Amino acid sequence: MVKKMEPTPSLCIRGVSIFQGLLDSAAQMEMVAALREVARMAPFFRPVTSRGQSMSVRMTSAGQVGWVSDRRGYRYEPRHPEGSNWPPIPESVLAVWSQVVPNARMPDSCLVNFYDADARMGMHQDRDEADLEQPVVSISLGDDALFRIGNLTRGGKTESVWLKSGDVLVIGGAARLVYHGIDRIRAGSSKLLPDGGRINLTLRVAR
Ligand code: MD3
Ligand code: FE
Repeated sequence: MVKKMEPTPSLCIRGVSIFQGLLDSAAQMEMVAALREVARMAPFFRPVTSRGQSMSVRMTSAGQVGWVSDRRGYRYEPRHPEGSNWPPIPESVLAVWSQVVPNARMPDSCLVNFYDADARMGMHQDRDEADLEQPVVSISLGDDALFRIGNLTRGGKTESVWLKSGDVLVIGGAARLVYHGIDRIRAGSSKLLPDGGRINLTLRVAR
């Protein structure tokens, strides 16, 4: 088995590797165009938690399965809540995965999160995937976001970093189960999306 070299991150916080500016503005624009097609096939929806609270982040997915949440709880599903299959993960998005984690299995799910100026995501763990040995790759597009990284259990000291458009994160190894969240968005900090806001893609091996 030949092991490929992984690129070197520009920053590493609590085991989360950050590749700042990995995507140039042409690559970001191409990705946004592909994501418009994803959103046309699978419209953004506002997930509801099992407690009945609707989330401030709007979501959709691409791939074999997508992340959904409703009163029954959260899980990966082969179909959009409206019943259609999820569109395929865009090639440009898969290429980022292959670049940063060349030795991992290919992802079967790409969650697309949309943050307007007021959206946030509370501290949580990502543990719904079948194989937690596989990494998660995140791609930030549009407005800056304040990302908070905590610990393997809820609470304790945290560290924060602003994520910018074109930044790519790799979360693997011990960091895979750390608590994390998005405190706020800096509205108007990027010109990538004509109506503002932030898109975050998280690529996962879900099944
Ligand atoms: C650290 N999304 O969708 S991406 C999520 O910016 C999520 O939309 C945030 O957390 C966002 O679940 C953060 C960076 C990220 C993604 C997955 C992780 C960080 C992670 C999984 C484990 C630890
Ligand atoms: Fe998460």
